[in-house]
Amino acid sequence: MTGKEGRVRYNEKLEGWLRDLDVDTFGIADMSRYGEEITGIGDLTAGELPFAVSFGIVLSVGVLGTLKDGPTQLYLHHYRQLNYRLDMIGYFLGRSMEREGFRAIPFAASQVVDWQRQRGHINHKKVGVMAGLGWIGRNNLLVHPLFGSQVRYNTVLTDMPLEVNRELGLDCGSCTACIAACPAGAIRMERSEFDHHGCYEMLSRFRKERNIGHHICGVCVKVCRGKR
Ligand code: B12
Repeated sequence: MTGKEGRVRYNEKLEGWLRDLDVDTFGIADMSRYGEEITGIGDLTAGELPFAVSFGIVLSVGVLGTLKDGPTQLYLHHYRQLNYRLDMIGYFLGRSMEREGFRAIPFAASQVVDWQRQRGHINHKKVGVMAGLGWIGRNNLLVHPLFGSQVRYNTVLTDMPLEVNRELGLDCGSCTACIAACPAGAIRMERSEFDHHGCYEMLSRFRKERNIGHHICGVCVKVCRGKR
């Protein structure tokens, strides 16, 4: 199946698979516009694997509700379980594509492969924006119009021909909920002024002092609720 008709048919197949896998949101990005190397495995997006499926599952409102000024053991567990589930969804989606005779690479929800530059294989937030799922907010996270920042994401690259989505072209408007909430005071009105190092220092403290073992916080996620 080639051409637009074929792409639309594969989009329908994809929708069915993702519905069965119970994702909350997904979109398709044209990776010829990604403009970066896929860390650790070179540039496969120039022609070999030109499509990315970005998909997300939402965090539990109940678990987020238990966060006050930083991460808890319950949030840590939830974070790890959702990462595991996103990795499994990526695996099953990739397998469905391979069964149809296509190539697919599922990535990890939260694996750092370049520690110096703090990078994963692929930037899920950037792919999500390109796939029309939301915008990068003042809190430096991908903000979904319905779920805010309360979504975790993963990406599968493929050569299965698909119709791609467009960027939403929205932003946070006048919402500043995350600025007041951030325990590190790292968030500013101007997104470009986000204090990466201030945020990272606070995450490092939480990691040690609260026996969390991971660089997580969750407070700017909790307050960025979208329409939930
Ligand atoms: C490494 C990593 C981190 C690192 C560094 C992130 C970073 N690069 O800034 C640390 C540990 C700080 C981190 C923190 C958090 N993360 Co994180 N993280 C990742 C991971 C695994 C890779 C990110 C990546 O490769 N980025 C690529 C770079 C180039 O993109 P960038 O971040 O836009 O680039 C900027 C930084 O590199 C920055 N920079 C430059 N120098 C330095 C130095 C330091 C020390 C830092 C920190 C940044 C920095 O400058 C670049 C340009 O602005 C992704 C998963 C993935 N594969 O995408 C999750 C991911 C981005 N994280 C996520 C989340 C939720 C968090 C936390 C809220 C933790 C938590 N769960 O409680 C905090 C959020 C802090 C914040 N408000 O930004 C989610 C975001 C979901 C969403 N809705 O947007 C992701 C997508 C995981 C997922 N599967 O959903 N994370």
